Amino acid sequence: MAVLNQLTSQEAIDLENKYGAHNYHPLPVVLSKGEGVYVWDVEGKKYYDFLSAYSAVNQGHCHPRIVNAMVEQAKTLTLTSRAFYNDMLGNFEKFATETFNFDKLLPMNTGAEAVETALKLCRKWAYEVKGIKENDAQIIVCENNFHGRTTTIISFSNDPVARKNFGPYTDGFIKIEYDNLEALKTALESNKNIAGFLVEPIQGEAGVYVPTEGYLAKAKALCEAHNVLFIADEVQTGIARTGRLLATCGNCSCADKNCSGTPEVKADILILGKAISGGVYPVSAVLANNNIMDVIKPGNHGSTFGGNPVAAAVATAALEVVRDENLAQKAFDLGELFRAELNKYIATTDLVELVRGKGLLNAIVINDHEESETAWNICMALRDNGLLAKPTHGNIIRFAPPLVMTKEQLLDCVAIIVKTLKQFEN
Ligand code: IF1
Repeated sequence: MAVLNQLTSQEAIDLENKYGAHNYHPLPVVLSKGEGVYVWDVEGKKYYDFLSAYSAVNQGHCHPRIVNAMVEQAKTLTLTSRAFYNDMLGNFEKFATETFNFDKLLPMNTGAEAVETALKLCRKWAYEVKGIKENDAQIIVCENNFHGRTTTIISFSNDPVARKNFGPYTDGFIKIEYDNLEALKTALESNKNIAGFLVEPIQGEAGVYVPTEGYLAKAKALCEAHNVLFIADEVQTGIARTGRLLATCGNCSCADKNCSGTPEVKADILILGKAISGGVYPVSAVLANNNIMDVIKPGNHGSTFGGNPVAAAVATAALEVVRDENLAQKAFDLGELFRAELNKYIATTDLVELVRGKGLLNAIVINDHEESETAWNICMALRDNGLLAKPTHGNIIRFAPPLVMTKEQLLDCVAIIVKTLKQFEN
């Protein structure tokens, strides 16, 4: 019988094609090892990872502290379900709520589950605290959102690929333009049944779309004025990715090791996933204060794996790494450097329109029509040159390396990116 790790790349791809559902169109590279900012393919070629599993691996691949926490806990106790207490969850909840400055945390596993949890929590609050008539609650969402792939979440997506032929859809969502305060104001004023406003601080899938400075704070103020919950989906932007502990954190420099981030916007409900485990294990969480979280009673919500001891151990270690290695500050500094260096190149070419982003969540926009293959072809050439990135929405390439990069490594990556882009100049 063939030993799995002796497969060639082509064999691994063929197996997935034959036996796996075709729900992805991956870049043709087959990875078998990761360490820090690097991944290796099965032939042993080394790459810089500029996707970080969509910002889950902020702490770098196979961070020893996080992996050790997982291994040690896995040897001791893995799963009890929530029918019984375990001795790890409470400590994690205490640490995470102190880190993000909320009263309580509800643990789940995936980002989509955490979004679902936040929506349920928001609706229940609306009926039991705000006093909206049962089944009338509406939640405002933004155009071009990405919050996951459950039937309810895709109900308010406007991406036909994610949505079409998965109906009937869940009611109770009102869609407005992102980064448009007037639209939010109108929606809030024209409907008495608004329970919440669900928003990504930076729209990732839409192409790393950074809203106008002050948008989030003003949106939050509008929500407050209408007694509407501000729900921040920081699944992708959270945990130091954008140069702050959260993208909703304000302009603290985060140089202080113990800084939990000055809130520019303090969300009423905060949704975290991905990097809360450093990409080591599926962990997600919803955080809120008691006046909201206390509407959830035994039996209302849960999950077999949510809050299991391994998840608690892993997430605790992952958050400790973010704090102890100053990853928010690193992402902030490296992000400034990355955009400055790319802008030097962009000034010399018509190929790239612009670079945008915050911290180490960035994207370049290729100067071509949306359906062009250029961004894909650039990613293929980047792969050949030792750097892995993926196009999002046609002509946009997202750059999101692990945050544990050194300055030298980042400059090396900029050199690879510029060299590759130059291959595409005419
Ligand atoms: C895929 C995008 C990124 C998210 C936000 C919730 C979730 C996500 C803001 C759900 C997940 C992922 C999932 C991944 C692709 C990816 C993605 F390109 F689609 F938009 F990161 F940029 N909220 N984002 O970004 O979390 O249930 O997946 O744990 O393959 O679908 P999940």
